[in-house]
Amino acid sequence: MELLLKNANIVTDSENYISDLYIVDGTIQRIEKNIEIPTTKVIDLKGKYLIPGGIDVHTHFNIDVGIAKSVDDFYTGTVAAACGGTTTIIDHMGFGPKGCSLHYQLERYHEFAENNAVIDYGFHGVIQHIDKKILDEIDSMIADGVTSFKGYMTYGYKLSDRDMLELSQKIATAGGLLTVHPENNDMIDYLKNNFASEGKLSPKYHGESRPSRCEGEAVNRMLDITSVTNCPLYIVHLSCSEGLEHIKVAKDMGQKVFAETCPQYLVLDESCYSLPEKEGLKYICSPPIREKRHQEKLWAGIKEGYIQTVATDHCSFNFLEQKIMGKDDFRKCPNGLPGVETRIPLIFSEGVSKERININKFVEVVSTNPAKLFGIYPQKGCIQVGSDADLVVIDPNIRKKISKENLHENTDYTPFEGIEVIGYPVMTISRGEIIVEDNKFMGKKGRGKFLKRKKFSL
Ligand code: DUC
Ligand code: ZN
Ligand code: ZN
Repeated sequence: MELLLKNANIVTDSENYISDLYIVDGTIQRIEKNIEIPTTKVIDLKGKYLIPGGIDVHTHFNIDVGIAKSVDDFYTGTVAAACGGTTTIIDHMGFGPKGCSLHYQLERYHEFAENNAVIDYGFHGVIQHIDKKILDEIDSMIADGVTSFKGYMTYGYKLSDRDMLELSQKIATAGGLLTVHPENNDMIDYLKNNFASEGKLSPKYHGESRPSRCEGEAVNRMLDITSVTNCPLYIVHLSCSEGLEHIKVAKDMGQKVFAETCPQYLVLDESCYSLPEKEGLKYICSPPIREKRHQEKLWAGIKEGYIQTVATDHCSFNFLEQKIMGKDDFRKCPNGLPGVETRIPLIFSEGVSKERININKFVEVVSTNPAKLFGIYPQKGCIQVGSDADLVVIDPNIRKKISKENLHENTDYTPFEGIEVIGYPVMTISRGEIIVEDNKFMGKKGRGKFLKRKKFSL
């Protein structure tokens, strides 16, 4: 299968140039001006950007959080991802039965994804408890292509500081990457119960029971723990300036720490929790949407290189049957937001079109850095001869309002409804195959392949 792209404005994390690009059997074979091969399918991309396909390293498809099951599986979730310009996802597996092995969950997730995913995918390991068996299993997980592991500091399967020490020591020697959901569980517990005893149960108390200090404290604690064990640390869904300040200090001192933020923390603010008609429930996620003051700090963190990735934490529940369970008590609302389809449009528009970051930084945080950090570079995350032809065409002149009506996510709402974006992906190519054109998915169910990722090497 061949495809010739003409006159593309090719953008990578470091370059911006006009060229033709020739794809054969799923890989990029030539990048040159004036390629003339008369028999192949030719597409003229004059006036459009051609970027490496988006890589979203934080999704939760098929997740069951106990009180609810998310509505996007590996088919609907990856179709939505593709329509939004993402060609690879790395999913955070949900929790399995208490005491289960790491491979137990991995097998379940292979079953969920195989024959369903339409783009390539990988998995992060999830650590529910620490004992010798689990620690010993980390080497075989890495051999099986799962090279990053997530530990939670809150929720049911939270790990203690001692657990994190043991885990990070093991991951450091095994060549993995530790990813952490940092929030101080005791603070949350105390504040939640206090609010509940005062009858303060509306969505805004979800945010108030998880203040930014509570995230900042946990980030700092993990920085100390991993500096003792010399383990590379990746902070997921950073939402606040307090956490960012701790990361800056550690990074400037040479610590191997990396941070991810998400569109919801860059474009939404806490006023969403006070919307009428229980609409505030639509925005319940953890960490919560913050005060506006955090937004520009996070953009600056991206620009200055302290935040390396923008992912989504896509964890989708319907408003009407699921989020609404929290109508009388925010604690009963399943945590999580959809967003896998809107990441590229929002970051392009709010970042590049509004001149907060340049287009190379955009490519770096939505594609190249995720590929490098999670062991799939240069197969993915770049435009180079020999790399997978995972490519996205962006028309920078399209203006449209984000609306549930135009999205493929399986939810009955989008938290970004009504936001006008400038620039939108108009074509998604996965391993040389055009799978989305003008917002229509044209690929085959199950065409996505599992990515055996390499060890951490930055
Ligand atoms: N928070 C998480 O930590 N995971 C999924 C969804 C959410 O809001
Ligand atoms: Zn999390
Ligand atoms: Zn998550």
